[in-house]
Amino acid sequence: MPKPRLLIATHNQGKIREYKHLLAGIPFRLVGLDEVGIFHDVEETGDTFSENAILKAQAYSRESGLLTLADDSGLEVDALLGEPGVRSSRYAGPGAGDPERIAFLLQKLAQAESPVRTARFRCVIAIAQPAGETVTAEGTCEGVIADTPRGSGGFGYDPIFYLPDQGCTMAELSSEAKNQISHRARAVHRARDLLLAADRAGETP
Ligand code: ITT
Repeated sequence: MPKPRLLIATHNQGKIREYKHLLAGIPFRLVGLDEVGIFHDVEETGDTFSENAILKAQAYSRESGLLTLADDSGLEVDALLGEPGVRSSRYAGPGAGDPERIAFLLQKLAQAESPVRTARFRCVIAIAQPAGETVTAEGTCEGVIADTPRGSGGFGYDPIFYLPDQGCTMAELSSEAKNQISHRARAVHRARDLLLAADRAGETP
């Protein structure tokens, strides 16, 4: 019997790479948005990671008719009162890439009143059934903002996210090592049971 499909609803190639590793062995065939002909973005109008993850999962699930996993994630920097948070991908304005966002954040942090450099990545996964319920799972990963970017692995803010326990930035870890400890890995760990329950419910086309 063919495996049911699970839509990994993101346009971020870094996230797609990680989900392919993190969900290896799951009883679903993972498909991307382009494979189901969805090329537009869902607007993220929520104030929390959870609201935005649910918004994305439900919209893409309705449109595709598939069981859908979406994540909203980002970096919370304590000295910036939790910024960039839900605005992590839009922080340095439209058209900016990862290096510009990193430079913008380091500049903001240099101007901050507090010298504290602690931060965390947060990831909320939402899993939506086309005509059913939506469930969420969350994971975080604590670290410190480095003075300068280091490493070429991962994506986004990884080059400035220093992990004291590992003695390197997230971008200096192998993808296997990042996938052991990341906020996304922790959220997936919790989401796995929810996906298996959705499979047992047999509601996927
Ligand atoms: P989709 O909405 O299509 O999934 P996106 O990149 O816009 O793609 P988000 O709105 O969730 O996704 O924004 C997440 C941003 O947070 C992302 O663009 C990175 O800048 C940052 N981010 C999230 N997870 C990260 C990680 O594992 N490592 C580094 N930066 C990360």
